[in-house]
Amino acid sequence: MRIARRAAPERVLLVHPGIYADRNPLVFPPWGALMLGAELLGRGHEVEVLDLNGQDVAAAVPAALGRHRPTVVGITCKLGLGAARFRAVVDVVRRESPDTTVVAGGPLVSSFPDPAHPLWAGLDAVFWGDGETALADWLATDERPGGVLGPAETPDLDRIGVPAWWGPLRDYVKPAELWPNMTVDAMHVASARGCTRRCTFCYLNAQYPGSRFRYVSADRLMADLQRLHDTAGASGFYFVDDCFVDRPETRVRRFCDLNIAEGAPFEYGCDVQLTDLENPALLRRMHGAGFRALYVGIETASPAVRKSLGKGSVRTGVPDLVSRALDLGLVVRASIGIGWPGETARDVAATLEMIDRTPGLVFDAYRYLPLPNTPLGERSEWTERRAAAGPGRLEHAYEDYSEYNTNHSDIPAEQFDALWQELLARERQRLEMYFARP
Ligand code: B12
Ligand code: SF4
Repeated sequence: MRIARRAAPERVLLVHPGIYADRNPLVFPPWGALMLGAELLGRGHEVEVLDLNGQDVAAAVPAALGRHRPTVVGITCKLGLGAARFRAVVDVVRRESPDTTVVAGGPLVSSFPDPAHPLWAGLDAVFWGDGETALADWLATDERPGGVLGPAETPDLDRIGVPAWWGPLRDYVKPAELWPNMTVDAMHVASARGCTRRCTFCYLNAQYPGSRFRYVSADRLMADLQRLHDTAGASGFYFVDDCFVDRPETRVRRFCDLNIAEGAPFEYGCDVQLTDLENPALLRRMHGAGFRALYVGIETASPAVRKSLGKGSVRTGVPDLVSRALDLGLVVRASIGIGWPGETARDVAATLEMIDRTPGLVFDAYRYLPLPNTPLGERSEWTERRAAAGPGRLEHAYEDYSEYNTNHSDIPAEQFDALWQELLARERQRLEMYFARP
């Protein structure tokens, strides 16, 4: 008979390095760390979570090491300033506590999965994909392999749901006036992984190469949100999930029905796709269930560019789709970008014109950001850049990523800059509208 080894419990410190050095930290709970924490607690380990957004890493990490004396430190990593702060955390832990096991995971791993990349220096293992069962299983093995492990997927998201175990969660609940079109205190929550689509520029191509949309079931989600309401005091929930509406609409309909049956106790915001706005019956049901704010990836008005991005096509024009949603009592905010490979000045003009014809549309403007290991990112930037830098290595990975949000179109620089300014001016004016109260 094979007897499973029961590993000694570890004292695990999960660190979210944060993406801001000096700004309001408590806007997005560190859900990745909280999900891992729920699984580890369930397996008998002690767990502490440290969210360093807005804090000085050099001071906060030694203090936390002194307080918790962890045997394992697990660090979340993602692009941008977050990558530099991640490296700073690794270096401080290694210096202050050289015998501690140090591991990392998060979306940055899928962007730079080469184990020899300097980003991973000093780590005992690096986890690609979902971390819950991957880390807990790794801690339970006698020989813990090093390098980059995965990509992994947590088989059943209902196992953890949306956990409420972390006391400081109540600090992430923000007053109603900070939320679009909501009348209650609310917080950001995470309830799914992946997406029903695979746009060519999207990080999901690398983060979850094998899978599509997975989610916490409607019944479990409803119960967990009720628990978050009871423990943290939130009556509104804005989902940070990349996708909320499943293709067969099984979960979204059940979730709406559960809310409607309970008298719509909460208010919600979530991401949807432009194609979802073509479904007024669904939008009506979502509004009845408490949905108030939708976020849509429009990206561009040009059908040719949309096609190259894999965004799918819509039969109804954006102005009609948006005004229909507004008429139903929903607000719509979108992401709109320029600088796409192959984009022409005429394409950008079409995007600006679409914005002008959609006065109710609020949007975030950005310039295309080519992500490593995505089909479009590789084609437009990284295959060449990696070849120049050596296998799998990208020398600028630690830096603020904003310098890569730039012009990858064929539009000459001066003309592009002028178009970018036009887009920014419209963005400013619309965002003011979004948070204005009636
Ligand atoms: C909320 C959010 C933000 C918030 C900030 C959140 C915060 N407090 O840091 C805001 C809106 C401010 C933001 C900003 C940016 N973001 Co952001 N953001 C997200 C979002 C939507 C949700 C994060 C989340 O909570 N996920 C839910 C949890 C459960 O998933 P998770 O964190 O990935 O954790 C799982 C695994 O990754 C892993 N894991 C995580 N940590 C660890 C640790 C260990 C030890 C282990 C083993 C495993 C592990 O296990 C977890 C559970 O399975 C994600 C997209 C997404 N859906 O994840 C993008 C995302 C993380 N952001 C991203 C980016 C690029 C940015 C920006 C750089 C954008 C930009 N160009 O400016 C900026 C950062 C600027 C900066 N200064 O650094 C990318 C990262 C891509 C990458 N390859 O690293 C993502 C994936 C989205 C995308 N479009 O590509 N972001
Ligand atoms: S719809 Fe959004 S989250 Fe889904 S694949 Fe496209 S860009 Fe990514």
